Amino acid sequence: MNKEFERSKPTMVTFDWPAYPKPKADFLADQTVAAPGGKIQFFNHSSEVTEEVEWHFEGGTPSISHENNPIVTYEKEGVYPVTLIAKNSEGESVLTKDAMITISEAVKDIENVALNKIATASGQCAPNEAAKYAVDGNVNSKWCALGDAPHWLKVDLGGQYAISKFVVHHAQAGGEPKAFNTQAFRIEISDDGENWAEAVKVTDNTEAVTERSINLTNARYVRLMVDKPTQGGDQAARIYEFEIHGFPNEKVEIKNLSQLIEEMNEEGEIADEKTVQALTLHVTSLEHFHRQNKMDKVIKHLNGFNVLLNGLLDNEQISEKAYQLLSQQTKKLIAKYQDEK
Ligand SMILES: [Ca+2]
Repeated sequence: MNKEFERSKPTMVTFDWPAYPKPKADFLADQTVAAPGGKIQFFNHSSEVTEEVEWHFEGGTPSISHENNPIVTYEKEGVYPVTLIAKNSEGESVLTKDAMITISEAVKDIENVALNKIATASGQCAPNEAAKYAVDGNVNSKWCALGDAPHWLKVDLGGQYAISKFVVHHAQAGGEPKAFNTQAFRIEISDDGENWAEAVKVTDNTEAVTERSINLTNARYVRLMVDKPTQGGDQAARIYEFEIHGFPNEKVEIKNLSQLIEEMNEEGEIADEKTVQALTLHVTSLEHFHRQNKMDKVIKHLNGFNVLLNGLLDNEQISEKAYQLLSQQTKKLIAKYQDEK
C-alpha cells in the first residue's frame, strides 16, 4: 500500500539460484615413488561441493577407499595409476592420473638432489642473497630477486636424475611475515637447459612451505618461475630453500664412452693423440655392431675394450681417473646388453 492507502500491485520477487554444480575431482599425494612395502598418503583436493569420494588404487592396499586422505601400501615393483571419483547429488567427476605411482627398489636412495648444485637466477638483492642460497640446505638463508615478476631460479643437477617431488620454502619458512609467501609459481624441467616442460603450477599458495609430487620424470635442469612473489603487491621473490627430490638415473649408452674419451682428452688424462684414436676407433666399431643389432659382437667388443683399457693403464697411456671412468661405463654397458639379449 502507498500513502494514499491505495493498494499497489503485488510484486513478485524471484531469486535466481545458481544450479548446484557437479563436483570436480582432484587430488595430490605426499610421494609418487616408494620402495616395495612403502606407504603413500593421498589427499582429496576435489571441489567443495563434493559429498563423497571413491578412490581406486591399482596395485595398492586398500585397492578401494572412501576416506578423504587414505594411506595406501604398495608391495610390488611397478608403475600404477590412481583414480578418484568425486560425487554429489548432481553427478560425479572421474580423474585418473596414469603412471602416477612408481614402486622401485631404487627409491631407497631418494634425497634432495638440488643440494649445493649450480644455481643461477634472474637477479639477486644482495651478494648474500644470491641464487646459491636457495640450494645450500640452510632454511635461514635465501635467494631474493627484485624488480617486476616473473623471477626465475635455475638449478643444473649436473646429470640425469629421476625426479619425484619439489619442496619450496617461502618467506615465512625463514622467519619473515606470511604476507611475503610466494602466491603463484611454476616449476619447469629440461634435459638441455633450453627446452622446458611445466611440471608444477601453483596459483593460490599462502603457506610457508609448498610440497608437490610429480610422476617420476627424468631431467637435468629445473627452473622455478616466481609469477606472483607475495600475497600482495610486493614484487620481491624470497625463496629460502628449493628442494628437488630424486635419484641419479643416468642413461647407459655407447655414446657415453665417446663423450668420456672427449672429456678425458680435454682434461689431459690421455697421453697422446694416437691413444685417443685407438679408443675412438674401438667405440666406432661398437656403434657399428649396435646399429646392426649384433649384440653378441657388441658384448665381445666391450670386453675387448676393457682389455684395451687395462693395457693402456699399464703403459701409462691413460690416467687412473680415465681408466676408472671408462671401465665403469664399459661394465655398465656390458650388464645392460647382457640383460637385453
Ligand atoms: Ca637456504
